[in-house]
Amino acid sequence: MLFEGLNEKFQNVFSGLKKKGKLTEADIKAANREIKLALLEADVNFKVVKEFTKIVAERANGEEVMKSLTPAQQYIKIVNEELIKLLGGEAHELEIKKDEPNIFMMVGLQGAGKTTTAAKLANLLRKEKKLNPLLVACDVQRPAAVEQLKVLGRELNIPVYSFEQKMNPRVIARQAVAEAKKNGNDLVIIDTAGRLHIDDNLMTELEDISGLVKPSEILLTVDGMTGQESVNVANEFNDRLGLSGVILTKLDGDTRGGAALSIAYTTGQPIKFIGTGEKLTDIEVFHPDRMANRILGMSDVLSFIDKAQDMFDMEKAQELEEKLRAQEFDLNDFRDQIEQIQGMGDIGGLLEMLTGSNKIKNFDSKAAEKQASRQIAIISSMTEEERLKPNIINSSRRKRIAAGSGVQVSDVNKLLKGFDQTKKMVKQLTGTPGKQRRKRRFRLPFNIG
Ligand SMILES: Nc1nc2c(ncn2[C@@H]2O[C@H](COP(=O)(O)OP(=O)(O)O)[C@@H](O)[C@H]2O)c(=O)[nH]1
Ligand SMILES: [Mg+2]
Repeated sequence: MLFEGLNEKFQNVFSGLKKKGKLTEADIKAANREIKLALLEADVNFKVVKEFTKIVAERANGEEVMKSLTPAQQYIKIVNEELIKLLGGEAHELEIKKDEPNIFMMVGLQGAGKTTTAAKLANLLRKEKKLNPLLVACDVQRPAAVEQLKVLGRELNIPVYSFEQKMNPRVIARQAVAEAKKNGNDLVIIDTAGRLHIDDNLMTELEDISGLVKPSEILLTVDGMTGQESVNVANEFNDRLGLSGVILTKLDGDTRGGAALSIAYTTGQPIKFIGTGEKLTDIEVFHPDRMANRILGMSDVLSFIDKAQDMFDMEKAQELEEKLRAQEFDLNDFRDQIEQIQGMGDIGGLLEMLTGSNKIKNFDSKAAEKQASRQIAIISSMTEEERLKPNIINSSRRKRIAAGSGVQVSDVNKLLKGFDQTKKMVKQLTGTPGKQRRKRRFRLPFNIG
């Protein structure tokens, strides 16, 4: 799980302080020490740890904490604020120009996620900024790399500029930009080669490409699973190329947090995006405040809402809302709702964002998804009349539906009960028009945990 170790340790420190009420200087010193150890253990760069804990200690020793009526809360607030600063403060937007090609260059070590992220970014900016992207295959080191980008381009229906035979990547880059101007592509994303280690030949190649096409963004892709060894690499790239930002990938695995917490501070370059999975939609704008919340184990409601809004079909949502108001919510709508939430993918991951990870340790997302599939099967075994008028589903109908969907009658009963509850709840929420409306986005149609 993301930042599991850090998360747990911060929670321990905080709950220890909360139990104490008044805090002495020694309490704060002990808390600072524990945080320092937690960060070092997460493989955060030593200088970053030193600086961070120094600032927290200074602020925590001031009157702000000691004289506060809620010293523990005050301490947590300081840690949170400093963590946000460490992660870069605010979200940093990409610089997008109008009426001329925006040229981005992806750089980084081999395997960091450049090629995948180039495709993700092209897809995202096409959707969000209405840009017309061209992907450029400048990794001619490995023949498979060109093919990889072409496959991604086909999947997304985004053109890829590439050559079958081995060409000088400088030439490819320059021709690609000319091609983009000709074809009206206002976004050119250049995928470049990477090595396992910093390599002078490669750096020269990247410098040359950059000099030729003058990219407005040079984005360093960093494997988020790495620790402080990422710092030297990032500094080297920054010194040679002058980065405009960092993209941290693979923040969907068991990342300890080393790279994430070190890199913005040590390079002075903002983290602009994070990669959160292998799918081409698994990319998010990086929000330092939200990330800090997740690291500290506070709930990340905003990311959850963003994701939900993104995945939730707004037209359907509106249609649903109309029906709810007219009190016409039926089992077809209920099934739609389950399917939409299922379509959002990793339900456990969403709940993790929503609740702050500690509390849902026991949540079994596979089981929840299985249950959702079962519920859909049950509803699908009903006749249309039954779906529209659930009241007519008597016990013999229940038996038939159970047999048809391969479940027990008790499962059918449970589903109908869940449907009734949902209906009741939305009735309450929509009962006073206009007042509570905004609060009801959707709810999970099954029990958690
Ligand atoms: N889980 C996960 N895998 C990723 C992510 N980004 C990239 N990958 C995977 O990391 C591997 C290397 O990615 P690739 O784009 O080929 O890296 P490159 O060598 O820098 O171009 C591939 O298997 C990708 O699917 C991410 O955000 N999450
Ligand atoms: Mg690649």
